[in-house]
Amino acid sequence: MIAVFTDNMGITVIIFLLIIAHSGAAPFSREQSQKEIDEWLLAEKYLRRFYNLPNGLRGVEKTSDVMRQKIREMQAFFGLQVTGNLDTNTLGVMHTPRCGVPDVGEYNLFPRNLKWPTTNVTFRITNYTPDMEKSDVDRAIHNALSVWSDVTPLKFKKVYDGIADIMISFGAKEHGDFNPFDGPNGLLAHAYPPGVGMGGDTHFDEDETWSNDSAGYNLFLVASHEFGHALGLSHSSDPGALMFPVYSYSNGFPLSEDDISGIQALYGKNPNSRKRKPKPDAPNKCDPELTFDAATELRGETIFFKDRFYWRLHPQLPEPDQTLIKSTWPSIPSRVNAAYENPEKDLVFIFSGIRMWALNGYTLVEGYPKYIHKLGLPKSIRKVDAAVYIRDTGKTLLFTDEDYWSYDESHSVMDKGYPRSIEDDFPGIGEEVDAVTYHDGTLSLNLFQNR
Ligand SMILES: [Ca+2]
Ligand SMILES: [Ca+2]
Ligand SMILES: [Ca+2]
Ligand SMILES: [Zn+2]
Ligand SMILES: [Zn+2]
Repeated sequence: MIAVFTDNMGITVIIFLLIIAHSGAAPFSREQSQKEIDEWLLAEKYLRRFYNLPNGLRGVEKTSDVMRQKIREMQAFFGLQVTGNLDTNTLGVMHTPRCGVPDVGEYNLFPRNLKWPTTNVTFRITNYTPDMEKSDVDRAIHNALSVWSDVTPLKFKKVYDGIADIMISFGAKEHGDFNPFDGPNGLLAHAYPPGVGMGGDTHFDEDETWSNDSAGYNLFLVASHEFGHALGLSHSSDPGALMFPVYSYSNGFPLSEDDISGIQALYGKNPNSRKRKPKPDAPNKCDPELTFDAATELRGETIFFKDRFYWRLHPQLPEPDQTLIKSTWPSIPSRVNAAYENPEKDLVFIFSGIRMWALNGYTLVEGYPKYIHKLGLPKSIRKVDAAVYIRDTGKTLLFTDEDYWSYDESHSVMDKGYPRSIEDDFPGIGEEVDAVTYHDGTLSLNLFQNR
């Protein structure tokens, strides 16, 4: 047992095997235990990087209370079920590409709530990624800074040489700040909070493929997030916030109310009237132009999702009943992309970004959210636009961009031969779909409205 207290990696591995054997895990094969060891090593690295797990844990300590406490902390931050175990959802999050800045504020070497002392902040782009046109990089950076100057009195001035407050650069692996990147995926970028020298500086991992659309990683979105740090914000645990640490592609104005109240707490509001609204106010249900984000049946009622709200339409209710999504399901983001009911299972599935939730009645089912990729969608799909269950066939159709997929509910597999083109199979639609409902053998598709 002396081996427990040695740092020798080979011996540490042996200790892990003993622990797994003693913890009553199912009879293990060599590969399974290697997989578990890899998972714990990944988790240790992740928690050390983002949750201030102390360095130098040795042997048996690695599966100890310290580690489990940090797993719980991380699960709570991401709105996962808090188990202290490395379950599938937890490992899923740990594998998701993200920002390199820690989630635990105290872990910063810098005091919290740092801000720039004036509203005039300079920036300089010191090098360019070969992934994009130079002008597209300039535009992405400019637009990402505008996201924040639109809602604050901040003004950004570009400089072309010398030292700027926010020095912007692309670099791979070790790139000059002893805070190395990690090759493709994983860490995407990081930024330092306001201050002299390195303060405010923003670095992008050149091992990523940067883009101005949904391919690879969208530079505008990642830069917008990083500039939040460069202006003094830390990570938000609100999955709808731009300052949520995990990357997810979206279009439109990226700030949520959480981001706006955070930045305005530091710098105040934009005195000019050109104010951007994060999410519109309660939609006017009489508006003939009104479209929905998602629609589903729920035990005989029809539920429509629009922005931060959902409406219940019940045959017995004269007026649709309007409620904030957050007030019924605090853990579901304020923007639902798709929803469908499987009445045989008495479950409603709700999609937002790359995650999905299950409801039994109005109650969230444990073990969710899950990643939409668990359904068999490729990782390149970042959201489901619409979903509908076809009772006659037992299939769920999932609409993503210009394609749709067929999910076999009874076998829990994606059908072969998909995706198929929406245009081909639903002639006349030809565009992205917003919400789908199914009534008496008729599918009704709403056109996607660009916001
Ligand atoms: Ca600086
Ligand atoms: Ca990376
Ligand atoms: Ca690159
Ligand atoms: Zn971040
Ligand atoms: Zn760096």
